[in-house]
Amino acid sequence: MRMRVCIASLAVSILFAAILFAGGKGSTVNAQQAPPAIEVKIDNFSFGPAAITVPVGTTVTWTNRDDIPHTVVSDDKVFKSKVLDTEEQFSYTFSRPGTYPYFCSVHPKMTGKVIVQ
Ligand SMILES: [Cu+2]
Repeated sequence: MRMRVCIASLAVSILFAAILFAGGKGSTVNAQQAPPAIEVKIDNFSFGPAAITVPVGTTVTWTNRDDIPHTVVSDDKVFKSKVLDTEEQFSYTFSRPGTYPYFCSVHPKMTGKVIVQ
């Protein structure tokens, strides 16, 4: 009977330790940085900035600030947006390093580049 009480109090101690540990872990998560994100504006038939260099894991969001529809299409078909009307957005998360040239399929002279390191 005495042994059981001892085990029970030990279990309670472990439970408290676990709660404290979980609490500490929670505050560490809060301190972590949000995943990197960057915005490219589409305006006046151009991507701005036209070339960007970002770390792996970055989400790039293109926003059409033009009053003309545009698309964002990777040369290598890695990503492809639908036709974006004014103020519409397209996002892609780059999980692998490399150079990703892209263009607007409506106006192929519009080009840009994302370099992922
Ligand atoms: Cu276009």
